[in-house]
Amino acid sequence: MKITHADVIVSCPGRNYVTLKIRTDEGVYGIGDGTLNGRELAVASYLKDHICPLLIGRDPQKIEDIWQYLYKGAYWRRGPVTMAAISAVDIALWDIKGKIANLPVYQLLGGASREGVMVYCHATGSDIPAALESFEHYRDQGFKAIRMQCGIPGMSTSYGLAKGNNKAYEPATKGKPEEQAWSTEKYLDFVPKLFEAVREKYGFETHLLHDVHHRLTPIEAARLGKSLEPYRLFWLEDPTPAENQADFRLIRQHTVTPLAVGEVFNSIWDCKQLIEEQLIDYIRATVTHAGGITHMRRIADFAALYQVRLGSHGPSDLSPVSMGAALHLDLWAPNLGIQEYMGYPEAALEVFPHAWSFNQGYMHPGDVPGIGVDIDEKLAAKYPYEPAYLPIARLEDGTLWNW
Ligand code: KDG
Ligand code: MG
Repeated sequence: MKITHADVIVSCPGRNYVTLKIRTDEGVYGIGDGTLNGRELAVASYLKDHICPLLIGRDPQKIEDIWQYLYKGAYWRRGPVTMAAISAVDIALWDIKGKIANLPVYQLLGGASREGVMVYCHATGSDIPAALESFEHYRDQGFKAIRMQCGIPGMSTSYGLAKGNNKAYEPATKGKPEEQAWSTEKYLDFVPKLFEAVREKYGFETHLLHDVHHRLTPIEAARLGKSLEPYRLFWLEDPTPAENQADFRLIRQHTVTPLAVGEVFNSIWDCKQLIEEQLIDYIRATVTHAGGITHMRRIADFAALYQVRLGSHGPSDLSPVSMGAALHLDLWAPNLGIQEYMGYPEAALEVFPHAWSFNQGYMHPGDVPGIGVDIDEKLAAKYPYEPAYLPIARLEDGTLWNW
């Protein structure tokens, strides 16, 4: 079997996605996701200009060899653009392998470790009453785990706030990045009140999560973790930027609130120290940014040695193809924690027909051979790429901060 075509499709059915379609001389094809929010065209070019020509004529069944060829062969290892491109190829090749074997990918990985994958959604509101309403909305849909974000008194906006009337949270803006003001002091004073309100009204039955989105220093994060302990969070996410992995030692010394990190990671090297020193509880790297199923499986096995569990990033800025691939990995991984499921714009669900499903707080990748997600190319063509960027954050004095 040989690869005959590798085509990149960039579309915007609600938001931008970079999809790779690999076709073979035997008619079997595979689909992969390489979306990198705000830098989509860089990945598309990396694929089109540097990877696709190298794939033609190769045996698509040699997933490991192709992975090593693209990783070591480029000489320039790692980095979000390179790894998103490798991920797209890897996911498409697992899709092909599953189709050849006539098995869903989770079966190729070793079979299901559970009936379904627990997922968490995003509740959001401009103030505490609105956030509580949003919590109820998702709890009534059956979610067992809910991420809580909320507007902060005295700040015009904050991370995780939906624009408009409790609509889906979508931070990217068309054209240039939006600028937002950030006050650590106001945030730190307010967040415990939000969780106190949720626990007081709804008790402890639902898992609660919160995303700090890299905005605190280690000592501030330690303080927040400590102040949230009475509300027993499932996790506190990205409390501080993780470039310096040793920073997490300080947070860990002060709080037993579980920590989740890694949505911006692109290889096992980004989380090696965090995992080895047990500085985190959940690793949030994804199949789309951290080298596909092949590399994520390596991260999962490594993490398992240290009782760190998978908690993959699953925002709507990764395509439904990514969700499918993640769910196969999750269903297999003995050390699954939870999967993020933010939902998708309606148009995206139509462009990407999928076998995965949601039921009462759990998801399943489906039993279709391969990944179980396709792309309707004709429909995708009706949604051309639109430049869009994530916001940036500045402190109230104008200093550029972590968004
Ligand atoms: O593209 C960036 C988003 O995916 C990110 O801001 C969402 O933090 C996020 C999350 O936890 O889903
Ligand atoms: Mg996050």
